[in-house]
Amino acid sequence: MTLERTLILVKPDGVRRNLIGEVIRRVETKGYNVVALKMVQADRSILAAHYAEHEGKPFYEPLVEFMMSGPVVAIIAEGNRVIEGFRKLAGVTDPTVAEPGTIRGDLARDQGTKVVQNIVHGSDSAESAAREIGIWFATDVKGLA
Ligand code: IDP
Ligand code: MG
Repeated sequence: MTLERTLILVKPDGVRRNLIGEVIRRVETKGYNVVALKMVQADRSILAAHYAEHEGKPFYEPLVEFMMSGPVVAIIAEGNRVIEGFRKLAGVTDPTVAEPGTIRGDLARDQGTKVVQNIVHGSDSAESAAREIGIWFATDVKGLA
């Protein structure tokens, strides 16, 4: 079976709006297991690593500033096909068109900002998940990545 782990972030907009529990509720009621969780004030270096693929894009600097604007909650969730499954729970990047029923579709909207504020991050592949878990949980208990 494809037992997987994925890296979820509740972004600063989600934390500010008291939606940490709502995000975790959706992950847990879907049936995935939360296997690690912590609140982090991200700095530029961790975000540069996390968002390396977006360096040079017009929204990169606003994205980094937004992600440093308050704490994030980093979560490792586990389950069969959890990487794909959480991306479906999250909905597409743009909250205006994210399907109702998804986290982004239900809980976020266009705020008119340079960066799209959309409550959550979820790893997009097994390679990304392993890389991102290593970034956010590097200093924690061995075996989590
Ligand atoms: P994802 O979070 O759905 O995987 P990515 O393309 O990896 O989307 O982009 C990372 C984050 O950067 C998005 O979640 C969103 O916050 C922001 N973002 C992505 N594309 C744009 C854009 O075209 N304009 C503004 N912000 C964007
Ligand atoms: Mg992405």
